[in-house]
Amino acid sequence: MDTFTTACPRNCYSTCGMRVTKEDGKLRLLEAHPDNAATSEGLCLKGLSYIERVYSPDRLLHPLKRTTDGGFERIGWDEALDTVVARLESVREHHGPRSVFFYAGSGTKGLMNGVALDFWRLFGGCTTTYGDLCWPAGLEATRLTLGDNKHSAPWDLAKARLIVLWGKNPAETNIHQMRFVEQAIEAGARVVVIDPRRTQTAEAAELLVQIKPGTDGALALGIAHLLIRDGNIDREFIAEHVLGFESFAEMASEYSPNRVAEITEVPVEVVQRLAEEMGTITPLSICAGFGMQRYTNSAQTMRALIALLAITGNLGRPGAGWIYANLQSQIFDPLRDPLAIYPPARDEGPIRISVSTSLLGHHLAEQQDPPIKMAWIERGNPVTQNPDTHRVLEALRGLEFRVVVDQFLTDTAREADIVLPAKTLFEQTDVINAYWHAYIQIKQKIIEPPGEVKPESEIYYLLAGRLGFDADEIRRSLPAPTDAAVEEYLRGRLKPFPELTLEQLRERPVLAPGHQEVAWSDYSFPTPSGKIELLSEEAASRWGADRLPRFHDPVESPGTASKGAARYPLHLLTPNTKDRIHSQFNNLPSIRELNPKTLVHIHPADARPRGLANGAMARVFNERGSVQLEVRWDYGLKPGCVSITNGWWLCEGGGVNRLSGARETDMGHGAAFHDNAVEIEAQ
Ligand SMILES: Nc1nc2c(c(=O)[nH]1)N[C@H]1C(S)=C(S)[C@@H](COP(=O)(O)OP(=O)(O)OC[C@H]3O[C@@H](n4cnc5c(=O)[nH]c(N)nc54)[C@H](O)[C@@H]3O)O[C@H]1N2
Ligand SMILES: Nc1nc2c(c(=O)[nH]1)N[C@H]1C(S)=C(S)[C@@H](COP(=O)(O)OP(=O)(O)OC[C@H]3O[C@@H](n4cnc5c(=O)[nH]c(N)nc54)[C@H](O)[C@@H]3O)O[C@H]1N2
Ligand SMILES: [Mo]
Repeated sequence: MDTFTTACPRNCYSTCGMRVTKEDGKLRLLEAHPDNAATSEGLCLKGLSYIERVYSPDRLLHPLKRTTDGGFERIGWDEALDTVVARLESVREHHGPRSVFFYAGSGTKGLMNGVALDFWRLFGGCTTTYGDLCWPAGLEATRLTLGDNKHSAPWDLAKARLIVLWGKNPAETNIHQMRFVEQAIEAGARVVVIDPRRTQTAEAAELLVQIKPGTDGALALGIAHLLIRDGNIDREFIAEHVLGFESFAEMASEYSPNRVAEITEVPVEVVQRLAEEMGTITPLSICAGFGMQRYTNSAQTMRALIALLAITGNLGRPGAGWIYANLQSQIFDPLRDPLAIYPPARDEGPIRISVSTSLLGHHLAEQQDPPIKMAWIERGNPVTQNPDTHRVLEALRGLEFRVVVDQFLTDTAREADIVLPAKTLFEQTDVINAYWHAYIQIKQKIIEPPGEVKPESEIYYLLAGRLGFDADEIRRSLPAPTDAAVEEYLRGRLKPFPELTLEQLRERPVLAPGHQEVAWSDYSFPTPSGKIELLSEEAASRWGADRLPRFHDPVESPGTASKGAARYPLHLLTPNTKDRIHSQFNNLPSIRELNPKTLVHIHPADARPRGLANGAMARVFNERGSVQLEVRWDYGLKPGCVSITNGWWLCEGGGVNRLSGARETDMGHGAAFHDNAVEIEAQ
């Protein structure tokens, strides 16, 4: 029996350190690694189901090719690689290398992912995406305001005396954060949750504010107005560290409690209570979720939220701060500099970066000079997860050829001509970072890939050989398919950081060099002015937005002047859920037992007039599409909203993104998934 240090590479706040036991060549036991102080408490159900996932009978263990009747048949690697190479050569010859589209989702973290673009550079180029489905509106809002994306260590939250969980549901999506919330409560802290849904997180709160979706910016400005009016602000902090306070205060003064109550549907007394608590209880931490920034107005919303901390001096001190994304462990890639990854329509050497992830279906079909002929998709399930499924499917089906690399036959894999089987986290060594804590962690190769599975880096190496690239160039660009070569590659990436070695990481998670335990404690804000910018010239010059975080209605919000409002009166929320990561894990029997089917949650006040009984089947629809689901009455949901968790595969009766519009957020090229109006009727 051997025990190994590893870590979970899913796209999740927690990014848990793990210890894995192997016996007789098989994975036996997974447990939390005691030396990751953020996640030592234990693993989630998904983590515990990894052994089931690795050995699942549904796992893809061999290459597959589409048959004429639309099914798949098993083929060998030679045939798979030869077929792909023939297509790559032919489209490159006729249309140029950029007629190949490379798409990578967020299926796994790791430095080895970088090998993909090295391959495409060798190929002569490709077309790929900009923007991101997940978090960029908030990243850009934070960067514009504070200069960088970082926050204090997760355990620092235990020192807060007021915690506002604003559009975040950590009891499901960041379960380890709840431990620090609970420690703070034990020490006397108050907790407020602002969410249209009564979530599991709300059970820990003294106050749940069920706001109208997409209107948080107005609430923040209303609170700011009262804080300033009542003098509950930190004048010294503002004078020293804040740019644009006077103009911000003037703008905020337009947001009287009555006006804010009208926009947000939050009662005046609650707006007042929030202002009173935020103005008098310190240290205050605002934990802002990613769900809330999936609107067409959400970067401005996030800027308004940060302003509350700036004017009350709640930054740079223990227990205080803006807890959004902590990129202190992102030392390898340029992610901390969103300018490096977010500007659209540009070239990076031979790579054309011209397809917005949020507008995938539309942009894929619209590319010219050259048009897209072939797609290579790995680590992602865009048919299920990207907005406007209909257009994504149409664009993919319009191509000449599609290759998908995945562990399972997902909705996207079902669209492929060739499906290649992907590794799991236990089958290739890699180094990963995180976005909540600051640990760098290793995920070790513990077992051989089962069946004929090959890690992506090996697939690329084999393709490169068959494409006839120069042997020296291959050697310089891509790691050879041996464990030693992979380690060599990783050592190369770790070289700039002498304090990080593979040997050390094999022992335990290591905090990123130079990380700050209490973020901003040096009060050094790398914005153009060196201050916290409530007034941002760059917001205007880069994004055409207001320099101040003024409130605008989201474009499709029911009950506003927007055009979606009249026909589709309900607001659709599509949040994440505890026992899945997006579209992963739901195919495992243990998870399925707890979540047997996809449901649409609706308040009885909306269900009754539509004749929708609890448990009945209903059709949820708008002009983009429809899904048929079972109704679940939910007294905890704000009336006027319906909620369906994202991630269910189309082939299982899910596919909530049939309803979402391909629309970007106001900044950062994010996806405005929740800016979405629907109607629902009995089936
Ligand atoms: N178990 C699990 N954990 C995960 C994930 C997962 O799929 N499953 N995914 C990971 C990833 S990639 C992400 S991005 C994060 C996301 O995790 P979170 O940041 O928690 O985001 P969501 O679940 O999308 O949304 C959080 C809450 O925002 C609320 N919300 C929606 N619109 C509004 C609004 O306008 N105002 C307010 N105040 N609230 C609103 C929703 O009702 C929801 O309860 O979780 C990560 N962790
Ligand atoms: N309506 C709506 N849609 C949403 C959201 C929402 O809130 N509402 N949330 C959005 C967010 S925040 C995110 S982050 C995205 C996530 O979108 P994706 O990143 O596309 O999501 P996943 O479902 O995690 O799919 C990842 C795929 O990668 C595969 N995979 C895992 N490990 C590996 C590997 O090592 N190699 C390869 N080749 N494949 C691997 C998995 O099997 C899975 O099929 O979804 C977005 N979609
Ligand atoms: Mo995400």
